[in-house]
Amino acid sequence: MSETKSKKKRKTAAKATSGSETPKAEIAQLTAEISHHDDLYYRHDAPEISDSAYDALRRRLEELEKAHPELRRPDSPTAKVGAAPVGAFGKIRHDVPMLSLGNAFDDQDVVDFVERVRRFLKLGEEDALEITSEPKIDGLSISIRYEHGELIQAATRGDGTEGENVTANIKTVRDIPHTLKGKNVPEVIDVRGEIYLGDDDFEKLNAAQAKNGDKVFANPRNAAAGSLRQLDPSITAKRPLKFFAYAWGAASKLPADTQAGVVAAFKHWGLPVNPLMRIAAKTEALLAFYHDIESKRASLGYDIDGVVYKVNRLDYQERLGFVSRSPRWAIAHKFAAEQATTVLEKIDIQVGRTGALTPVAKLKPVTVGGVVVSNATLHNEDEIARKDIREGDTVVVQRAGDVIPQVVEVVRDKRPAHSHPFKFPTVCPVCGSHAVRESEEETGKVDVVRRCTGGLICPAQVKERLKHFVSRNALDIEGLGTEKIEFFFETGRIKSPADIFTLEARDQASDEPLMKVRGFKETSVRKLFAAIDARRNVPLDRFLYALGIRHIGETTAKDLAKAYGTLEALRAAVEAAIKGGKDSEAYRDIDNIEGIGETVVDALIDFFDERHNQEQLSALLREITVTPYVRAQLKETPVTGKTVVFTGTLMKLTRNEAKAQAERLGAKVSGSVSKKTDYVVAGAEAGSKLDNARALGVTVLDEDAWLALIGQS
Ligand code: 9MJ
Repeated sequence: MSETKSKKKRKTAAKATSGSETPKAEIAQLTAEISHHDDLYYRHDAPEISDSAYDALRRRLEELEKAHPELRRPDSPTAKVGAAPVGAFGKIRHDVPMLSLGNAFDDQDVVDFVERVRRFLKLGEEDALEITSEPKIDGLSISIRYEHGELIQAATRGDGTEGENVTANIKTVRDIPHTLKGKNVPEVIDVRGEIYLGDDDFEKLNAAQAKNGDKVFANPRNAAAGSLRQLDPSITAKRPLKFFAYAWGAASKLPADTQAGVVAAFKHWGLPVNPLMRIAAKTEALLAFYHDIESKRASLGYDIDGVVYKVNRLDYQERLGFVSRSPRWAIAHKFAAEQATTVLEKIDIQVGRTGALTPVAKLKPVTVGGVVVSNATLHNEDEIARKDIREGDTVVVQRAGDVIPQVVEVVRDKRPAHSHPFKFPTVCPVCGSHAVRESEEETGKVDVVRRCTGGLICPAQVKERLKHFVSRNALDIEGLGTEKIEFFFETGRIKSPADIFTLEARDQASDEPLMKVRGFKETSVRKLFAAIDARRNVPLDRFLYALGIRHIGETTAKDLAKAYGTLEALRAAVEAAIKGGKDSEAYRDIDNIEGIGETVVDALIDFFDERHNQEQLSALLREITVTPYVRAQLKETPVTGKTVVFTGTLMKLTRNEAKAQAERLGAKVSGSVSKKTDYVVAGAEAGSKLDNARALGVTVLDEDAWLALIGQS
């Protein structure tokens, strides 16, 4: 039967390729072909056909679309301006995600990090643990792919999963070799590191920019970013960007079995590496390195914002794995924040997408660590009361790395006479609804955040939800940023997520089309519509995150997407939980998913049980398709897709390590035993879970049998 099916498929494909059967089939075929060539050209720098052959395909498609406007497809490449894909740079997916580092802010955090690693690996006091230390460069992370030693592509970090193709620009960086030298260069390796601009070069660049009346950059990092994101590589070539290699992603083979060994190989291959990297076995030595680098910070010649520590042995790194978006085997020890004093002119209350009222300090602009600061967060109502922060006060402002500046304290001596304590509003400043502090049902604990109760009638919440919906880690609609959403919302053009996708059709029928609105040009409008169309297929995890359901951030959205695969399956599960109530099996099934707790289940129920949300979701799903979650291409293992529960004390692995390892091998780890459990791995003194497993007839393995099953014995 499968043969008949595949024959049929081939026949259909052959028909479409002939191109002349029907205009509809030809349009579909041309669309696919042009997209394929766009992809080769923009993402892979590897066109297969000549420019004139490409132009001929586009012309034919335009002709057909003109003759049959009703057949024009939403994903038509002719909607994209010129031949450029949506976004100036093509996108590149990282085979291995580019993760961020967890932070340590003081010596104790570093002590805790080392202890955590030791505990996780079950190391005894006598077992050595080598850790590397290196300066943390304050630049831009990039990933450069070398195949057979040749530089073939380079991408920015982007959201960690997908970055921008900056190959042409990276090729102009003198520090970065186009060909790696030496014998042990692997067939494929993604070399990762930081692009930066030296302090002197930054000063020179800014002086030249100022002289030409061009934009002056706030700091070397911004200047490096601006230089790398030039559409014209000849401009990038004139900026003296530099590079340090310090990590890697996908690799066919590694040249060493330690962090320091791989970095030494990078150096042999001709890649620049930081000469200050050291290896130490004691926490005191890590801290000594940190304080030494801190004292040399100003004279290094490039900006750094801390020190990075990494477990040296790669087998240990592998065992430690990742937690959320950061490796467990590394940490960034940040330098202390920089501070400055200025006047707090006003306290503004902003209303966020979940209704949270956030106080923001409007400051007399002041430079803190090289960056001009005019806003700072005041966190919440209690914080303002605790520090007795008042309008008109002189305050100390602090900026640490890329976090939002904060008001640390008030300079009391400078307080003006007749100032009043700040009165936090109890109604929403935007919609006038009551603003309340919720309290937890069970504990009675009052939330620090005051929230507007207006929900979807509060314009601020609706607008903020829209901004979140299109933001980078959500739908990532290029050209539809905060300002555009403000404009479309204020002018009534976009009031709900679905409106984004009907914008073009409504605009065409409108008396005041965007092209006639001041500030919009024909090309930018067309580009925007193309960018919107490009997001009519959205992966489930992004979509769930984009919905802005409370307590569902990126990690939770991924966990849910992984567990259910499709939106339909997730909705069915939530609807069953709504029907069954808190004590139902349906409710517990969601609650049992690793990473998901009652707070999330309740938030899902609240969201899907609300009529407004159901209506908005239906309208949205008429416009877009949510694509099933695609698991990273894991190799099939004996436990792929199996549900495993660990219980009791394990001897060879810690519980966390066992869980992380099982997940790496494609298993789902659950906290409780049910009929759906495939294996219960029982260590010493296993209790009720083991009893449950026996009662339900679930396979029970001891630790050794489990290790044998996964091939680790
Ligand atoms: C910086 N920014 O200098 C890492 N980094 O390693 C160094 N960043 C890193 N290492 C793994 N030196 C992820 C990030």
